[in-house]
Amino acid sequence: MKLIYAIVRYDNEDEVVSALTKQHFSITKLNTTGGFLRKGNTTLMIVTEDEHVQECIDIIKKECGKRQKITINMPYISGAAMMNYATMPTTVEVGGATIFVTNVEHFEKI
Ligand code: 2BA
Repeated sequence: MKLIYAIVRYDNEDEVVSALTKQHFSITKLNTTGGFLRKGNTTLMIVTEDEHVQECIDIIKKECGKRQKITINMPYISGAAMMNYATMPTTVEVGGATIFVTNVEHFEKI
């Protein structure tokens, strides 16, 4: 049994959750914030049997689309506002999803 963490963009959340639910995956949705951009994103926690992990990842891939490059200004360095950096453009990739798969040692519902 595995626990899949999928960090997705807010924009994709509804479609991913609907598609996964339709295929009978159980999901816990967490409102999270990326440490780098400090923007809200959504983390989905999905526990499933090993043989369903790939199906789950395929659905997430399909619904989240491709990664895109965006250019942003960097208002924060080490947690503090740095006015000198506010106009410095930085290019990052966003979109798609970031997925971690971990083993579940014990699963129980009481
Ligand atoms: P953020 O931390 O806000 O990162 C947004 C995007 O900024 C990242 O997209 C990446 O393209 C870039 N980025 C992140 N950290 C960076 C750094 N130290 N230097 C330069 N560029 C950096 P994604 O890789 O698609 O990540 C999207 C979100 O997924 C992240 O939002 C974070 O919430 C989560 N995430 C990604 N990798 C993670 C990891 N190894 N551990 C925990 N969370 C992660």
